[in-house]
Amino acid sequence: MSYPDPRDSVLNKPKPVIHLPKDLLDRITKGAEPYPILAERKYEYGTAGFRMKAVEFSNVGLDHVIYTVGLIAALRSKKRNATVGIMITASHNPAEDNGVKLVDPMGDMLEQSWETYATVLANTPSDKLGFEYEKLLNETLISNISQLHERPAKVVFARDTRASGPYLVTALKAALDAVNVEYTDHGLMTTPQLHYIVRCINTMNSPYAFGEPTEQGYYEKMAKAFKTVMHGRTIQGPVTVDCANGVGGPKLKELIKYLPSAKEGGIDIKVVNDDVVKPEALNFECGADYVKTKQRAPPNSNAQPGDRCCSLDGDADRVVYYYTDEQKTFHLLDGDRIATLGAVFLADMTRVAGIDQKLKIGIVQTAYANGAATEYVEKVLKLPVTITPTGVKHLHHAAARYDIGVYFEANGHGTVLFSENAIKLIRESEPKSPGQKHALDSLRACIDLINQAVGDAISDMLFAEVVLAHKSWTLENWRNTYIDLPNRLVRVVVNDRSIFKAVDAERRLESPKGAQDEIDKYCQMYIKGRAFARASGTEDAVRVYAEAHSKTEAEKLASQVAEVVRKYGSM
Ligand code: 16G
Ligand code: MG
Repeated sequence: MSYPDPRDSVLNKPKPVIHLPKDLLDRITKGAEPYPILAERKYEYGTAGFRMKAVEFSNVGLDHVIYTVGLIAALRSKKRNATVGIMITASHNPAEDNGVKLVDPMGDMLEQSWETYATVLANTPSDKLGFEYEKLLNETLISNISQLHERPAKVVFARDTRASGPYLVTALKAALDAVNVEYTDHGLMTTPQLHYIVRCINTMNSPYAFGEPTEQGYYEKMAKAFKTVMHGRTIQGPVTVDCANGVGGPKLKELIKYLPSAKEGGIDIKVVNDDVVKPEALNFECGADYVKTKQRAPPNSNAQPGDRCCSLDGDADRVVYYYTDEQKTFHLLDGDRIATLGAVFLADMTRVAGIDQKLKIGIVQTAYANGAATEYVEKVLKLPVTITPTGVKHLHHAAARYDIGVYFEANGHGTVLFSENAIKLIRESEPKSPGQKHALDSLRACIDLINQAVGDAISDMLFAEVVLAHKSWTLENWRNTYIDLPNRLVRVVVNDRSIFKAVDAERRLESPKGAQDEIDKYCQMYIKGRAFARASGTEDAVRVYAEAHSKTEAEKLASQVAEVVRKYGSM
């Protein structure tokens, strides 16, 4: 046994080197044997964790990657002296893909510096894993070696409905067993449910306790908050929820059991696309990504003109609303709209409650936010806007700098964060009138209704529903708050996307030199012309976004900018 004595780690002594017992190193290596690395592949922990094809399960190396994620989770749990989470999902990707991501103790995304460790371990062959694990342990735990001895690492994990899930769980368990992690397998869950559980576990017995760390606790918390905010309001007609044939279907149906029906002053939810028996149905011609990118309703949703509809993605962390009007024109209400809807409501409520002067409310968007949405927030709502690069973690961090930070990507990922200051003020303010009492009760309930750990399609949907009920708005009223600028998104395949380096929250290209000048020149040719190009973080392509005063102009601008990208990409 060669664990160093924790007392050796005091300052002024040479850095201790931790040597793990040989039997532990052997267990790591042996446990990985059934999950060999594929030499020709390179794996990278990206914005959405690791994600790839998993169709024949073991022959793409995802099992190896998942095994190494189990090891990283053990180190992360030791480092933070807390429970961490692992979610096996590939979100909106096709059914044959799968992936994995880590959840940090507060239910947020893995800290960025650890993405590199995860990438290193994922690319390490099985016979070197013990060695590399020990190296990482030294690198990450060196200043708090005592944590090695304090308590076992603790991990909770879950998966979505993909057919490859159960096999990948065996690889994960093999790693967790090899390094003596205490774990709980939560079976099937939505991504936000797992984030919720992680945060509940780690805040238990604190003033910021998040809730009961169970699936039932999640439903009860949300249903109770929903009933409080709904008090005396009526939701107009049913909402049709397309669950992308993913895990959101069974989970939403479970939640419905806890919610009051429309007759009881609650909500009538029609669940569609909830087939989790046919694996190939997942995300196929349905779900939030389909609706957002194709700008049309799922063909089999049977929605009638005027019906209020929304779509979740495969792991239920994204939602978009839409309806078709009497002329059969499709109208999308995306993440930008949910952000403005939520912000209007929260700003109104804080005003009525008489606490608006003490709270800084703001909205966080990415460059993809429609220019009309940004203008509406700044000029009509008079709220500040922060723009960040694409990817939930960037928006989440920026939103945490406000007292009430509403963040959404246009694609439907998002939530609202309340600062400790805001929570305290909302909880402790004494109402001076029935109106103030109602506003404070509603705000208190919103803190519980909204899943602050991470964007949660089901919670966001309920939040949007109660705000619509409070305002007595139809989707058409909601859409009329401002008119989106016509826009166009183009995907350009280039030889090497890494030469496209964006700055200023991805709104400008710093390299290749000269490309931005050309983009600027084209933008100036159109009324309200705005465009940008950024390298995708998830696939080998550059994405171009353009908007302008008319549809034809937006499309023209998009193709001109795409041409600039092609030109520089082939130089
Ligand atoms: C990932 C991100 C999503 C982002 C998308 C952009 C998370 C959980 N997911 O799916 O927020 O919108 O990547 O993809 O952060 P792109 O870089 O290929 O455009
Ligand atoms: Mg998702």
